[in-house]
Amino acid sequence: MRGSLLVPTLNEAATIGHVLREFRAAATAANATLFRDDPIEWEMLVIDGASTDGTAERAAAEGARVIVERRPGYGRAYRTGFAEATGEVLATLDGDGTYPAPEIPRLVRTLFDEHLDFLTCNRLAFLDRRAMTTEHRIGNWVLNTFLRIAFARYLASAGLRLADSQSGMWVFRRAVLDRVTLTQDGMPMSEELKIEVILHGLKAEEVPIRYAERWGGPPKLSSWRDGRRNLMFLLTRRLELARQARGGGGYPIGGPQEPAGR
Ligand SMILES: Nc1nc2c(ncn2[C@@H]2O[C@H](COP(=O)(O)OP(=O)(O)OP(=O)(O)O)[C@@H](O)[C@H]2O)c(=O)[nH]1
Ligand SMILES: [Mg+2]
Repeated sequence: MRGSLLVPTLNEAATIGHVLREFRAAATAANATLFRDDPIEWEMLVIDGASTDGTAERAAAEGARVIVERRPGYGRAYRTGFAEATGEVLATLDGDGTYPAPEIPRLVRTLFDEHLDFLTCNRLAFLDRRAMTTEHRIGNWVLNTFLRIAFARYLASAGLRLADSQSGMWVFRRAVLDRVTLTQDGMPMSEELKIEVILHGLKAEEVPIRYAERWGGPPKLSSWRDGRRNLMFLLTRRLELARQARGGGGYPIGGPQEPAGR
């Protein structure tokens, strides 16, 4: 089986090597244990926004394939990366060392064993206060609360609580990408993907992870600017669904469908 690790980067030279090494070591170890019967051949894709600090060179030196995506945005980087990924199973995380890369093989095992389509990680489960600024925490709370209320009926039919709508660590089957429509170039792509998974009736779960303090390059996220954009996206998407329910336009969504490639 083939797997693709995708990491978007913008000036993460201080941490990208560590992230890729940790992932590779865990993936190699898991191929001798968790995946002994069907080892996963991983490719590592780093989608770099033309960093100026040597991120691309460091990633390439660790064996990653670097895709340069000059168009700005976290969502843009992922959408470009998804089109290039060749794995049947995909895993994502930031290049800043905040997410636990060594957990990925275990999460892939869970995805397969529980016959899931999509797995998203909850950073808030055992959050170390140093890992998120107060502004980030408030922003997350507002977005999570809004999403839980506005999308309550869709979450209920998916049987998902979704405590952390903004998490950037996901493990999922490639077939998910054939079902969902991603339109966002910025940070809202993270919540858009989860909402699309829910709206399309795909089988999803959220699992707790440990999330660490950013210890490398500068943050790219602005709590207020990105928070506002994320909230606007949720509101717009929800109004679109309401309009569709009344028989109006909006971009298409599927109802509950067959599982994605299980
Ligand atoms: N290619 C590309 N990558 C980006 C862009 N913006 C952010 N990234 C990367 O996407 C990942 C997520 O961005 P972060 O700045 O870590 O966002 P965050 O995790 O919400 O915020 P922090 O808590 O500050 O880490 C990181 O690996 C960034 O380097 C972009 O415009 N292009
Ligand atoms: Mg980050």
